Amino acid sequence: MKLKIMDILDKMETFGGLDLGSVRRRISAEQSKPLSAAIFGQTGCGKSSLTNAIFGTEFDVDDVKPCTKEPQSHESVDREGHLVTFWDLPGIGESGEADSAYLDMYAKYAEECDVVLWAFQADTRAMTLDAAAFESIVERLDGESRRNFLNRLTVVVTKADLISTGPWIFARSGSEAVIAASCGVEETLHRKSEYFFDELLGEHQSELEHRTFVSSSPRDLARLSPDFWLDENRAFLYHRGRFPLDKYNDLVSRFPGAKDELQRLLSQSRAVFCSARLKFNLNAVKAQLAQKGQGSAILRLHQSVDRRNERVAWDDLKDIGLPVFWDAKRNSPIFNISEMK
Ligand SMILES: Nc1nc2c(ncn2[C@@H]2O[C@H](COP(=O)(O)OP(=O)(O)OP(=O)(O)O)[C@@H](O)[C@H]2O)c(=O)[nH]1
Ligand SMILES: [Mg+2]
Repeated sequence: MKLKIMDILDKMETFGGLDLGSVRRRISAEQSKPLSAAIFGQTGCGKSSLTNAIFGTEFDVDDVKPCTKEPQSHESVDREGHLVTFWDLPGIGESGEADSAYLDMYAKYAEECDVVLWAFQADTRAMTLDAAAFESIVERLDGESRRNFLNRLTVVVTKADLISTGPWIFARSGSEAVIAASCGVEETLHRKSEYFFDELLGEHQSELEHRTFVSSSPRDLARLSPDFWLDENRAFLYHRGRFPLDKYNDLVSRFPGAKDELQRLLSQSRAVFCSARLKFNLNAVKAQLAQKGQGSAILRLHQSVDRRNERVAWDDLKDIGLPVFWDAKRNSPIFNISEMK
């Protein structure tokens, strides 16, 4: 069972005889601060749905027409009752070119928000408008602000359920189900994750500086290539620049002891795929947002990573438009999930 941080503090106080009142107060204050998220992406790519699935908020979702015409902030409370401000940033994809005033605004939000996310729908290929908007935002930022934006940006591939290069697997357990992608689907999603990240960030990947916590012996970590380094307490491992898969494979074969850290750094250098509809891979999105976020986002998102978030009630599954296999000769269904008890 995963322990919440307050449970750990309880145990330390009970068994270790420590007084951790001030630590407890600081953590509570941090956890209850409003959290702000800026989310970019073309209209209808699932930004509001994803925010709702991750934070438990209730932003408007529309099946037909664009919901968000102007950059606007929405406020909602998350599952724990804490405020979440979400900047829905339309414009990309609606007019040929987002105008300069919008872009100034986007750059400002991108710089200030705790969490910055760029979403692509899984079955999209056209990214010219996104890439142009991204470039214009980066151009408007310099120094620390620019580094902050690039390193905090999480790229997400939404609506993964639209990929059908193999079957989706619905594993039922009592009144709930967990959805998994088959190997064919997962491979396509991994390729798309690399593609979207590469295309969006382009040359700016050389400016990236990601970090991860050290969870294994730092001995191997200290011997990786020069674009990796440890901080002086050996608590974090850093990496600068692009991180392609062949480099990862080469390093893991030479330094197997560094695999966990390398894997976490690799995942930060590509997009993360998910489906709000099937509650698929939402914890991976949260983990990446927490790794790259700032302020209260880090603690709040880490705390909310839980396998239970990815379970769907079996009765809900019946309502999400799964196919019915129909036998035309017999004029009756071969398989219809909504008829299953
Ligand atoms: N298949 C599938 N559809 C989804 C998913 N997430 C959202 N949708 C659908 O996509 C449509 C648009 O979703 P929104 O969340 O409103 O998208 P948005 O990006 O916020 O749209 P705007 O606010 O108009 O820019 C709705 O019909 C959603 O039901 C998903 O994970 N899978
Ligand atoms: Mg929306």
